[in-house]
Amino acid sequence: MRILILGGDGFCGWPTSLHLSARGHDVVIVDNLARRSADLELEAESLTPIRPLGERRAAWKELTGRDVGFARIDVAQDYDELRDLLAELRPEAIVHFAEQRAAPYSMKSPRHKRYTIDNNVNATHNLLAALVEVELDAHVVHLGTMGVYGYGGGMQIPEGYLRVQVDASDGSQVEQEILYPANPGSVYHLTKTMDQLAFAFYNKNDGIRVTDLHQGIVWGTQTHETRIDERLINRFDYDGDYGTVLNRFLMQAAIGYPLTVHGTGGQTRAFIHIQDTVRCIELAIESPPAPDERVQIFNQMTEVHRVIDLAEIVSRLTGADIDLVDNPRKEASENDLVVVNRSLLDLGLDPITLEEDLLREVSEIAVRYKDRCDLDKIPARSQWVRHKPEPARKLATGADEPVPAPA
Ligand code: NAD
Ligand code: USQ
Repeated sequence: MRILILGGDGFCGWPTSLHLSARGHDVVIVDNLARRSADLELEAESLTPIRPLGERRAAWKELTGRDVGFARIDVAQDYDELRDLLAELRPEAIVHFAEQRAAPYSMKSPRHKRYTIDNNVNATHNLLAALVEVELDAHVVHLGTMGVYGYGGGMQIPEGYLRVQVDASDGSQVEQEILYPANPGSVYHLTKTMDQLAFAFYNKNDGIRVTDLHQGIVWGTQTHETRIDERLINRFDYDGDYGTVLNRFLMQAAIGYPLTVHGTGGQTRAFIHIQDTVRCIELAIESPPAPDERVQIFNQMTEVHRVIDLAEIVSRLTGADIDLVDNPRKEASENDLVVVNRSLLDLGLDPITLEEDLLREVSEIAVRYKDRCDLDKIPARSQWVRHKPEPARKLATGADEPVPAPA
């Protein structure tokens, strides 16, 4: 299959490109290298020594004989180039990762908020408008987020649609399935809820076939393909803006930095290993929606954990201390989270669990590259609101006295 990977130089995009290339698909990456520019802006590099994209592609060609194409296009700005590429390649599937994906980055300043909205909303809309213009019936596989639903609220979170009963004008009850009510927790998450509406509209109006993968927090670094040679290594973000919670804890444990649990650590989130991410995308590509089918939504996650429990698991495995720090975000200090994830399991996903792979991740990545860590980049400094952050406190029943903030 001819597959275009928008955002194929990123953390999820690069291993996905290699995974699909290894399976015999013809892969072309589109990327504007914005993520590498953000590294320069933030003066924070991937813990792993990622190579320039040209070197990555040359190494893959040398090792496997397979080409991965590349077009440097800003999907949000360079509409004509994107449209012309679609018209020329006529891909059968398009995987869309090309968005600014960090919630803390999206909340840093008005400039970062506006950039995230401009970039993400335009990228998605440009893709949809261009597909219509060139009359291309490609299957769009988009990486959305579990954060579109908010987290929990006592209900089981369904795969995208909620069955509701509403009063009809004649007093009877009408049953309908609607998009699950959007409840974003950051400007970044807000853009993903806007993407959902764009997909629903273009699907209804133009019959664009879309699978929206509502993904949880991705952990881990390597996949079978990125492990083959160090030149193919995947990125690993640990800084306060782009680092996600479990990977941050693993790196912090490796360098003896107390694990930075925000607030109580009672926040419950969904997780998935990077190897399962690439497998899910392959499964989604193989199961496109039928023509005229509504947007297909899968919850792409395999496990649910509280932040404090993750810290305790990592602490048990490594001896790391845990530090309850003031929470820079505005989010519920505790939540439940029950998620339906049947679709991808039914398609054949066999999940990697935290228990199986956590130690390998610590030794293979965090310990191996710990000397590349810049300690100054670890604290999360992006604040959701201007007033004082929620103070850290212990979660244990009857022991929720405030804990002094670390000096
Ligand atoms: P990333 O920042 O590592 O990769 C995104 C890639 O897209 C980068 O290479 C970047 O340069 C490129 N890009 C951004 N804007 C672009 C534009 N306008 N034109 C062309 N290229 C552009 O992020 P990631 O972690 O790989 O995430 C990929 C997707 O998956 C995102 O949409 C994100 O929202 C989603 N997602 C990620 C996670 C996670 O934990 N990493 C979890 C759930 C969902
Ligand atoms: N957290 C800590 N300590 C840290 C970092 C984070 O306690 O050092 C907490 C946060 O306060 C939050 C939780 O951990 O409660 C998750 O934070 P995160 O940075 O790991 O994840 P998040 O900001 O939600 O974003 C990540 C990806 C995003 C994706 C999302 C999936 O960056 O692209 O959409 O996970 S989800 O969380 O399911 O919406």
